[in-house]
Amino acid sequence: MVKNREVAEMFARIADMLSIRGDQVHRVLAYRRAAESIEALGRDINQVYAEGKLTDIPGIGQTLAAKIEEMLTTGKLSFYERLAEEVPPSLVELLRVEGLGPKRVRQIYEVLGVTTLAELTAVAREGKLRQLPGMGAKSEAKILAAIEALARHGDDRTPLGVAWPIAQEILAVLAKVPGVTKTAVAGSLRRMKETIGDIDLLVAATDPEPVMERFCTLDNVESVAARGSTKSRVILLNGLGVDLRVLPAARWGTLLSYFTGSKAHNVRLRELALKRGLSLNEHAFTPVDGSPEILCDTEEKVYQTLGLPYIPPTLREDWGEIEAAMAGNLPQLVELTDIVADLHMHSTWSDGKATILEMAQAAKAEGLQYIVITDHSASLGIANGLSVQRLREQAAEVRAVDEAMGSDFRVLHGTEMEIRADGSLDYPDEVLAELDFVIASLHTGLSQPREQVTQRLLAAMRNPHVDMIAHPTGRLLPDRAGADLDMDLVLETAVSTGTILEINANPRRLDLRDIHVRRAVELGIPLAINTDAHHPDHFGLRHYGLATAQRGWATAVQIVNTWPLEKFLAWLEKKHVQ
Ligand code: DGT
Ligand code: CA
Ligand code: CA
Ligand code: ZN
Repeated sequence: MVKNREVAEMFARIADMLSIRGDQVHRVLAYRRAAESIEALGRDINQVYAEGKLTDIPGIGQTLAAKIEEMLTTGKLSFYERLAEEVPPSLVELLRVEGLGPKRVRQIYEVLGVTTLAELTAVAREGKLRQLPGMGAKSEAKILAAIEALARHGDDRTPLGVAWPIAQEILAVLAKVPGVTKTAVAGSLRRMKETIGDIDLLVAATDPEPVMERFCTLDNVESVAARGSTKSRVILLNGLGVDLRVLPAARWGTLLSYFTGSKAHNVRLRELALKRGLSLNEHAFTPVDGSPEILCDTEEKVYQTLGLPYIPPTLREDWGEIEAAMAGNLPQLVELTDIVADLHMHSTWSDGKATILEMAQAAKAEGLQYIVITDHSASLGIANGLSVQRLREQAAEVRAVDEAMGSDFRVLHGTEMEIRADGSLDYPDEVLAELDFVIASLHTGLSQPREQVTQRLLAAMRNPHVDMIAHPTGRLLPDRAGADLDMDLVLETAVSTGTILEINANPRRLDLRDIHVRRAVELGIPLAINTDAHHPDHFGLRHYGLATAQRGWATAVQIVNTWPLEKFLAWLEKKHVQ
């Protein structure tokens, strides 16, 4: 049976091979987008095929559907085999070398006959690379260094939560350089993708030179991959690449928009511009009739020039946002200020680092109005899970803290209860009935077969005492994949049981992930953005969960922890009597 991942990898490889062959960017992007959407697909592609619904997958039209069909039914793809005769598939690995683009890879192949990374290393060491047109001893040395860096760091994408603070620190340093008027994060980091390939930064300054100098000499820079007057790229000690562009403030809007991407979104913007007789690039709009260029100092102006309302960065993936903007249907995205509660956190009663009182005070200081204390249950021994007796003792402390916090803040008592590996729950129903709020979670047995692990989760959702499922898949970014859940069934069951699904804001989790949030939003499933805080500092992670919610087009009405306490309690009461 051909798996989703294999189909996705095939399309991603074809995209790279087409780019090396020099095909149109549109064609390359179509394959790349298809690969992404199949990777994000929450169900078995064989099943989607069996239902005749391949073309319902975003980015899959008739042509790609036919190719998927061929792969699923024959295990092969003749298009790929023909392409492989022209472009050796092993060339794709050369694209992972920093500084090697598709054109250069093609040249290296055509002129030197190199098809693998090992051969590339050999020709570079022999000094043959420098003889190619446009190359020299310096660029040859850089490529050798990049191959070594690749061997050291791999090409793994970096989790959002790792890259974000680094980017903020760099921007804080650059903001202090004289003449700097604006700084911004761009690229996938501004779109808040769950993992990022490299950091993109933008600075507006009257004089770019001192900014570049400061950037290239930052303490955490390992090497300078490229240095120019307006663009530079450095590699940090942790292997992460950082691109910086410096520009005059008058052109800020077009460059920020270009550099934020995604590529697919940019391509759509350029098409819209052309329809209006304008050519759009990173510097400006240029009327094709030869009239003077139109500068945009803000992104709002870029969208306005295209006849569109402003599209927030978290939506810019060409996942339908252009169409929605044209139709005036962009979602009113949930904002940080909408969040008034956190329904999932731990205290020293289990594996948290602060007392219930300290957590409550920190939450209040963050501007929240109510919280639920949800320590682990008995069977999660490593996290010092609570026995029924300790849970009941804890109830008294929660009530006392609630009293102490005054009338404008509420502390509720809940649990993060284990769904055991055999599918049973850690506490009996009569104990659950005593709690204000019940979370059920999978922490163990995540590698069970799809059917089994899915059924465990569904059984928990069907228990009327269970109000929310925390971090549904249990994945940990970047490399622990989490349970192989049948997401269709999980979402369907959330609809029928009214169970809240969590968007866990911890950047190692971001679970539900964006694509599944999007489907949950379409199905009207109640959602919550929680930090799962184990320390008062963790309340500061809410913005990652918020961004994931936004990437799934979530509005505040559907996020239960934007509701005032009375509405939330009334909703819970109604759920419990059903
Ligand atoms: P990443 O770094 O892989 O997580 O993804 P991005 O989106 O940050 O991509 P990156 O760093 O290669 O480029 C930053 C932005 O610059 C990207 O989102 C859109 C724009 N850009 C880069 N290359 C191209 C291109 O060839 N065509 C277009 N239209 N835009 C591009
Ligand atoms: Ca990037
Ligand atoms: Ca970049
Ligand atoms: Zn937790």
